[in-house]
Amino acid sequence: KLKEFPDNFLWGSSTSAYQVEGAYDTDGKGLSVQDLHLPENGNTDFKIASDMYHHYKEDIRLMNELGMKAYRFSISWSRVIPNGSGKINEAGLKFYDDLINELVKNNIEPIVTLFHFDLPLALYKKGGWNDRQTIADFIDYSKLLFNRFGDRVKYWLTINEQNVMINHPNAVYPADAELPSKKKLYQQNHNMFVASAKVMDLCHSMILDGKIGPAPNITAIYPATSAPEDVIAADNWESIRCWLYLDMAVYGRYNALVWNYLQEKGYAPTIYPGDMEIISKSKPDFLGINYYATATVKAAKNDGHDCQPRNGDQQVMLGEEGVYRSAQNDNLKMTKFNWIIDPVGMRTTLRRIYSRYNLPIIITENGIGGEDSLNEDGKIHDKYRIDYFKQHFLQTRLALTDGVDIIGYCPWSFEDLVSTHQGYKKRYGFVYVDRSDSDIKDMRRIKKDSFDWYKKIIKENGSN
Ligand code: BGP
Repeated sequence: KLKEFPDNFLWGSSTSAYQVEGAYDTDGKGLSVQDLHLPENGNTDFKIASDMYHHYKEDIRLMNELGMKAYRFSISWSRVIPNGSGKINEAGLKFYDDLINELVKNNIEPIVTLFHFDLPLALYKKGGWNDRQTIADFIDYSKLLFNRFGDRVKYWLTINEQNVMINHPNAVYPADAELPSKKKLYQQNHNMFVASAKVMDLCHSMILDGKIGPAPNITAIYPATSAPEDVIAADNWESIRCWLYLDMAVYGRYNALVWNYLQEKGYAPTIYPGDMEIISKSKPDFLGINYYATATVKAAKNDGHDCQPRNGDQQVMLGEEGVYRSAQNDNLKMTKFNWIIDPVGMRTTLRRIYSRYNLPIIITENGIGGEDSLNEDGKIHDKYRIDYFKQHFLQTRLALTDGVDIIGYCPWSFEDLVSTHQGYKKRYGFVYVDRSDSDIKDMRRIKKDSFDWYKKIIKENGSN
């Protein structure tokens, strides 16, 4: 028998600051690395994005209408501290004060990500996460937020998709930047582990009833066949892509196999005195998990071709020479943007996470991007999105039934926003925003069919 979603389940939705807010230089905001993505492909515009900065009241009215119990969003570091360290921008803090007050007024639980891909440009220029000073700056920034919002914000997320930042660095670097070596990336990774551990401790000491956790992108990795070598390849990639991050957050130690791999490859970071003590003593209260799609791999051949890009599938990260090679999975369909659709993989992923870590889980992202457009009848018929969520909600319920402790689900995204690479061409929202890549139009908000469907699901607490 299927288990019901718990009564206080946090049905929500997600966004991130640079993808929705716009107002990129308004009221004293400093630049972030994402603002430099402006001209990428000539179509991605983070300057105005969905202009939530000026529409937040209207947006929260819609959240209320949707019946949302929680809203997961991020704070723009360079809006509140324009240079990443030093001078504070009161106008930026006030914007988030107003936003949070409006949420609380509407009985919507704020779930706040401290850092979602948008490092202040000034810090990037000083070396970004390769500079140990960035750890201290991140702590000062977090202290400011805990102090100011800790009375109203009880759920915090440390760093969004740290594993994507390391495995797909082009998502977080200015378009024309030279990407760092793997060795440098793994040093950044280590520095972010230290920063996350410190910030979890800080949250616990400053907000007594506060809860904090990481938000990596986690997915089960399938072996392409039952050949034992393929199984090892899948195990390798799952450890490097997923368990490295959660083992650090929960157990406070490097996954032994991954540490061995880092050393073998010459990627192992320098660990500074005291780092591991800090990491081992902090603990998350829950795990935020972003899930989009599974990946499938086969044994590496170490023939110089393990890293070759595969056609189509955008979500499979490239192979790693001598470790694994990405493979096609003919059992699964793909979205129009070539992302694998695998609802059962979500159940598998949730089960694997829970059996390893035994901590409550909030699904902090999951969703489908498509080319939605306004129909002649003035509506947006996104049936494919309803089908997608129907299946993913069911698999989540099956995971609950299996015994996984899931406490919230925040689909990506509340409203259309600027996708990291495809701009406004690829839309994720329950709410349509009337603009295109090149044409700002009037930014009108229009409920999609999926909005009405999700509203009903929330009202009935997940039964469909
Ligand atoms: C996640 C990010 C989000 C969001 C989402 C969809 O990796 O945390 O910021 O963008 O993926 O990805 P995309 O915009 O590339 O389609």
